[in-house]
Amino acid sequence: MQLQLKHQTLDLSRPQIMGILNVTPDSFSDGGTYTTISAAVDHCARMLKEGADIIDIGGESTRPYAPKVSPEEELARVIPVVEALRQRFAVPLSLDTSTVQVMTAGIAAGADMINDIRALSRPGALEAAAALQVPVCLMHMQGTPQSMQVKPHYDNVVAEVLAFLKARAHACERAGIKRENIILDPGFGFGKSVRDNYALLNALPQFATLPYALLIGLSRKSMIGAVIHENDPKARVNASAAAAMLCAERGAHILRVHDVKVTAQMLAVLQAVKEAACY
Ligand code: PT1
Repeated sequence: MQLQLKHQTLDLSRPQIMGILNVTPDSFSDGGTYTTISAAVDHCARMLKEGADIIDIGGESTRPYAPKVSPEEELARVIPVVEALRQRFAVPLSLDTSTVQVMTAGIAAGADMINDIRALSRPGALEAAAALQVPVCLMHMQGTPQSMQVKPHYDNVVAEVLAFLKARAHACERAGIKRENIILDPGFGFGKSVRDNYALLNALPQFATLPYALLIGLSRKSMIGAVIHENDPKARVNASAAAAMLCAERGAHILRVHDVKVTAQMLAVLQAVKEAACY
């Protein structure tokens, strides 16, 4: 399996590491300043050195209860960073956005793909993504970031998430997005109980057998904190790596992570095991 980016292809025969680059300053006025941009460039350089294959740039915080961001604010945060990274690095850049203006301006500024936690559900997003002809990641969420953790409920979480993602993938194909360029994501932590999240993790092989690439993001999330009794996200690094390893082993193609180095090390172990299976 491989992704067709504008200027390169991304081989998915081994799990790829997507490094997280948040550009979500506390104040709007901080977007596009020298401090924001140089911090983003430094962070990107570090993740590349540690083994990142893709950089995911996000200007909207989507963790539970995060406040909403206006399109203007999101544009001011994201576009200068995309431009600065594109000037300096050849690595594929992903836009973590649901906003049509950010998709269009971000791809024009040199980004390579779209990662939408709202699965291209905003008016015009599906059509815009299809016209841009870039890979898209479609994620499942129940509710909105503001409400999703209030009372998540499913009769059968695995069946419902699978059905949603298949339907969105088919809608994308009908809109003209090539199957090779569709990535699915069960959306760990997005309107799911701890039990729901682990049921999805366990069932990943069912997602991995669909004819689409599979991305997972669970780095430092509450589902990790809940089982190791750790409230500080920064203290969830080791357990996050272990969970990402299980996802890679269950067929995930792209791992979206904060901690690139430990993820690369653990993938090296997985690769050694896979090679041993060929002897
Ligand atoms: C994700 C993801 C994302 N996660 C994709 N994009 C976030 N494709 C942002 C918590 O429970 O999984 N896939 N973009 C971050 N969102 C969250 C959600 C962060 C839940 C934290 C939690 O702690």
